[in-house]
Amino acid sequence: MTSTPAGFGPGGRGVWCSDASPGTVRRLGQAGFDWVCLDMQHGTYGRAELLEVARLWHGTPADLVVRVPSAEFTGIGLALDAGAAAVVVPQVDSPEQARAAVEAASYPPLGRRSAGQLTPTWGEPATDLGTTNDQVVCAVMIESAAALDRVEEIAAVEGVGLLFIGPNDLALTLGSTVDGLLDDRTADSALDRITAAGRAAGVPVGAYGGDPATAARFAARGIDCLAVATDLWVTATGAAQALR
Ligand code: 3PY
Ligand code: MG
Repeated sequence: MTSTPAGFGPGGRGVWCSDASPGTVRRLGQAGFDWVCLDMQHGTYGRAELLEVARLWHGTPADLVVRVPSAEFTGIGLALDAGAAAVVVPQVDSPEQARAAVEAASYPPLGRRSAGQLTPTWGEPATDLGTTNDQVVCAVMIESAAALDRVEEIAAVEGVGLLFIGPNDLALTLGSTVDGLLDDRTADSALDRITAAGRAAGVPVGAYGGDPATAARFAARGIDCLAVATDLWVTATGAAQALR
């Protein structure tokens, strides 16, 4: 019996890629991860590198996810035009910003995304614009004290497909550490507040773990869609294993 990959959603296990190496990224997409995220905010991906990966992606089982550089309208559309299954929008601090991200990621009537697919230019079938909004995930990053303050309102914005926790920035703005967030078991802990907001709105919650041990700690806090490794972690771990 074959199981359906979880993709970028509940139960999805992904790898986060900062180093714009299309061959490596494609291998990771074939390795069994449910999703592969190209980081255009902090990684070395520019538009040319994104397009190179997207052209090679056809037939790769993992969902192609793009963390866009910012919440800016055009960048979100470009990633989706290239065929990304999901965008991860950084630093969304308010319901207004969440609504703007959804508008950029969705065709009318939900949003204002402009029709301009790139996949047919490299020989793939065109997608049906009428059903695309339901297939594309617009994930907003919860990674500041301001976002935490309004996370219930952000989760309730129509079209927000996933709340994705950026623990490093969240910890920075809360004056804590990633370990501090994970160890905080108080009734008003940041992680519990975010997961409760997601549950109340029917929106899944994910997080950047970065390595399997940290990701397992997020999973133990009920966070379900996880970056369990990075491309750099995979390379470093493989190198260490080979040298042993
Ligand atoms: C964070 O932890 O702040 C992130 O954005 C993950 O890359
Ligand atoms: Mg961040």
